Amino acid sequence: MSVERIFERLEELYAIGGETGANRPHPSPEEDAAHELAAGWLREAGLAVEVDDHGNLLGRSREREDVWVGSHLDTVPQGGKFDGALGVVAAIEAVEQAGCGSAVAFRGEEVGCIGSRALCRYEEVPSAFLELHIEQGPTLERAGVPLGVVTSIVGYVRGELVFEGRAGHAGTTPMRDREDALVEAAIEILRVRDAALEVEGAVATVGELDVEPGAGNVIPGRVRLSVDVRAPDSERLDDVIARVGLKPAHRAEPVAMSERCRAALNDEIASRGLQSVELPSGAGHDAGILAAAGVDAGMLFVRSLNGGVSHSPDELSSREDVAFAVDVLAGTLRRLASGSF
Ligand code: HGY
Ligand code: MN
Ligand code: MN
Repeated sequence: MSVERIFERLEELYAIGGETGANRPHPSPEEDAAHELAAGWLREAGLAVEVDDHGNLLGRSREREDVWVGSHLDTVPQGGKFDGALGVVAAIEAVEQAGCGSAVAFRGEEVGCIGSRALCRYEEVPSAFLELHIEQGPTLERAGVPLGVVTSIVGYVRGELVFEGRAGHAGTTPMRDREDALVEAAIEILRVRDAALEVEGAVATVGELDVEPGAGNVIPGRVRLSVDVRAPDSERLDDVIARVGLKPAHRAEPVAMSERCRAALNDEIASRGLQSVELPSGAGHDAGILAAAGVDAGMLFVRSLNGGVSHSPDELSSREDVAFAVDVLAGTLRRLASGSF
């Protein structure tokens, strides 16, 4: 395993979208270019490369190809260098180092896990799946440990709300006569925040706001806003959605990681004398989709630095922690493939 090669490859992927941060949305030529790059690395590793009907990229070794390791190559706008990309680049190293298994890059994780959902719906799924991912939160940094074994993945709901008002002249329309869609939307945004504050462990975010017609001297006639709600269990998810009045467009239930994968990860970490903690994931991941489809799925987190910031160019993990993580990933892959777990 070469941590230098891993960081060189992360830089190559990061450079694809140009601009600030990582910009490889799904679908886009930038996501395609990342898949092309990764396909070359899979061939270099001597793996049999294939692309399924949904654009997911797979590199199979000759032994226990049914045990998969991987993540995604698409990003949010102005994303970080590690989210998804680290899991794919590390998977290639781990499969090469372990001499078994398959490395996978799923499509469209950031827009609802498009590729892994399609795989589980239409294709032969793997017998087990491991995903290395940057934590995207402060827990490991605060605990002072390099690695985390994920216990469960939070449930989430995404949807949108539309407010219809009446466009009008900003100067001549008396305040009492206005139907200002953006004022109504602003009240709802505070209601979304308050609903999450009132439900223990829940979070909710309005990340997108479209104002029409969108001119400074026109009273907004129509506003569309996105809502992203997460909670540790389905009841609390339902509670926040009811308070907000959201009709879900996407929904993923909270899901547990497999005991088998957790045990294999924890044993591998202990065998190397490394420290780790077990923790839930507040972010959604492809591993959650595979787990929900009945695959033995496990996740290994590597410490996020900079206070755990993610979905930002400031996202960061250290070379030392990444090296630990890739060695643990390869060792756990071997354990699962050998049948000792
Ligand atoms: O939004 C998420 O939880 C993930 O980064 N797609
Ligand atoms: Mn991710
Ligand atoms: Mn992400």
